[in-house]
Amino acid sequence: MNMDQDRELSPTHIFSEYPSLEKDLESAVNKCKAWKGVVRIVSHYDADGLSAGAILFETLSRSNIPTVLHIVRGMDEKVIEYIRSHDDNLIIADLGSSDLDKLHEIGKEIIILDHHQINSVLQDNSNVMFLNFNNYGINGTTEGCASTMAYLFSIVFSEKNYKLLAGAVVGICGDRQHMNPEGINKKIIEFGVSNNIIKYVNDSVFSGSNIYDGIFYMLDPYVKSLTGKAERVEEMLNSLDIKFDEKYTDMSHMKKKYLRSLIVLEMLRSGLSTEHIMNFQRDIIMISGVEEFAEELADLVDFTGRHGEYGLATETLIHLFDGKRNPAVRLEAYRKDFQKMILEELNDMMIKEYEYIYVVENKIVSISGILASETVNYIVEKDKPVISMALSGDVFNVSARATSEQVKRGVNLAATMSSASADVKGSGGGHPIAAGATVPANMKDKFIEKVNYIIGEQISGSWSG
Ligand SMILES: [Mn+2]
Repeated sequence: MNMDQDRELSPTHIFSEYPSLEKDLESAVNKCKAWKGVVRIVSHYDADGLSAGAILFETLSRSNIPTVLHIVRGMDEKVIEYIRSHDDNLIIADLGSSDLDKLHEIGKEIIILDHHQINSVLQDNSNVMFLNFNNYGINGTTEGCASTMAYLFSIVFSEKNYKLLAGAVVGICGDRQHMNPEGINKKIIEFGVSNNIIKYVNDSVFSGSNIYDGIFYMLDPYVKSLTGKAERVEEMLNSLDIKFDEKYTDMSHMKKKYLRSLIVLEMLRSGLSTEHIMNFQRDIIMISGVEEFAEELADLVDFTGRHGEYGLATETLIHLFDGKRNPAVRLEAYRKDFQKMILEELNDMMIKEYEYIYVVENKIVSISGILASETVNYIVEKDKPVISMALSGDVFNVSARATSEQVKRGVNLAATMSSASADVKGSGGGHPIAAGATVPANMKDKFIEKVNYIIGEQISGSWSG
């Protein structure tokens, strides 16, 4: 074995271009190791947050540190109060970058591992140790997510944790950073491939336990003439002599190939772009051993999280660390219910067109983000961002989604949501391509007006923030 191979096998090699990140992670790990008593992890309920939480939970548990994992939907007043009222040491993952001032005020030692845009200021000499990729020349929207950071924390904690990489990859897929891995994500993925923790295969992902469901509930891509169209799906499968209950991954190579060709034809007929077609069949990350697609697992974890079944989501990830398959049956049932709900909402929802945005109103808060991204990618004709709003109590929960094309033209939804919501006494933030906000119910129209105005300014280049 030569020197290069030796280096390849050591996870610390991942940090070669990011020495200051490694140094700060070492400080964070040392702080954590010096803590006495229980460590409480507060993380976000999406696939990235859950994966980050599971990685951190596993890392600390392996070192016999008593650990509690607490999953939350956002850093609201209740969560701040939760943190304040527990006397434990705290790690916050996938959250916190908009609340540094509030967390500082609590006055206890906190480690934050995040990648969101930073919308608050960290005081000097703060008791908060703040690690956010955006502070290390790594783009938090495209090059590293919370699971990436949690994984880095785990291998600095102990190199023996290097196989937790499977969880990092699930989080990377969950936050849609997997398509053309760059920056620190790329380093991690290369490390995972060279150590056979993951591998790439050229294929398509169908979700669900059988191929009929896989096509009927297909949302990515959403094909107008096929998704949710029972007759058309039946016809297609019959023409290829494929049984409805066959599992896609168990089908013969030839059948898989013909089926994918028919779907591509349908996509062309529905007017989907070349980009969508290229995305349909491509190199996909598979987790070695369990032989499952990372994207598929991310989807399952995400659905489970949305149902508030955080224990099941975490269990799935911890099984994965042990090289075991997920408890599929229960997860699948959740997802099917969820997919049904999304299809129904997609069929029912009203789309309002404004000069620079589309607005959809839906009934179910937990699917706002999915509806907005389905709408912007597959439903609306013109090239404008989509804002999806769901009423919850006396506030609207807002999800905003753009395309990468729109972001290139100047759209920044993080800035838009943060600024427009602040103007109506709400709060918001996120990423340029995907962001969210909470807005008082009676401010809905004013908020939409603001968003429409800001996007217009961003596109024309005259918005100064
Ligand atoms: Mn995230």
